[in-house]
Amino acid sequence: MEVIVLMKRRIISLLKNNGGFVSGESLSDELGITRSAVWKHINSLREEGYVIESVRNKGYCLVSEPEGLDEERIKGLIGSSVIGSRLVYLKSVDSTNEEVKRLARTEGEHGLVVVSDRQTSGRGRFSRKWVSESGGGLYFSILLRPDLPPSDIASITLSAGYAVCLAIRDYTGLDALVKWPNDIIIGNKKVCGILTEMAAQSDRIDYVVIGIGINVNNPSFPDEISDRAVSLRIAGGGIVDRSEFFACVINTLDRVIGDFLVSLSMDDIEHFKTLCATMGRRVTVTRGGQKLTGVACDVLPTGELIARLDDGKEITINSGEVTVQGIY
Ligand code: BTX
Repeated sequence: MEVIVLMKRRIISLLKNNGGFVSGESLSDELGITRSAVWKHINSLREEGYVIESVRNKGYCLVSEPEGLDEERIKGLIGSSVIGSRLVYLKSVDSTNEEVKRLARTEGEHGLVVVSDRQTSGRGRFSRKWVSESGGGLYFSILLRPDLPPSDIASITLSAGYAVCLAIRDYTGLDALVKWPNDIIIGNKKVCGILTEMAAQSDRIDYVVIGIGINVNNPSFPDEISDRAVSLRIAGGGIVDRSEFFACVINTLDRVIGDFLVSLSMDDIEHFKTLCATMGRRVTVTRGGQKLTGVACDVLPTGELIARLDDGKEITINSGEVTVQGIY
């Protein structure tokens, strides 16, 4: 067996045999390699889907082994009529949004969902990176082919976020809120991000891809996002059965979005506002090179955010970057 593979297997067996934290020092002594080599192997194991917690002065602890989603169980639990009518499960993929777009160019049908345990090139908005390499999360994309003009689905990201927020609250009891327009937060940190992309003619949508990343069992995050990212597990939801939770999310998305793509119902929008962390906060938006600051005071059924500026004037915000005071 290749030396690297052998080292990694030995690390796993040492962590398993110990059952708790093992210091980097004792792993390096045991294996006859440097502590930085141990750290590299640990990171590589994480990329394979092992969830390994690391705590300063305590060392490493094996939380879980790569556990793929249980496709058959999920299919049995999905009771939806549109979203998830076909499910494609991949252990690893560059990006589920990219995979759905590839399928959309050929046979991909309305309601198709692609889900993966990890992504090697997960993306956020504006080509930002979405950390999704190390397992523990859920990464999936939905293909929709609504027979509508692009303007009619302006609120789709909001509706999807609302549905995921409801599913998190129902399944875990955690106090998840939506940060307008595309994040779900728990206690001011991001637990889920949504990236919606569209291919359209001027008056007709060809297809829409809604990509959703949820941090589920991740024990920790890389330094660059550790101040702003949280998982259901870290937030106090315990280790979540990802297959069951995923089916719950899909069923909720189907109920909230399903065939009803145009906008949220009035009841839903009123409920949404109570779950929207942005409401009542000071927000700043850049418009024509100028920064405008006001208080978020309403969300329209079509998805736009209304902010009251300091001079009393109200502005409608429909997309782009909004900074919300007090949330990362
Ligand atoms: P966003 O541009 O609003 O957020 C991206 C920012 O969020 C990053 O710049 C970083 O600061 C932070 N971030 C990165 N990874 C994480 C994470 N795992 N948890 C919390 N914060 C993070 C949000 O974009 C939209 C993300 C959509 C991701 C899904 S996953 C399935 C689908 N496939 C794909 O490539 N993207 C979508």
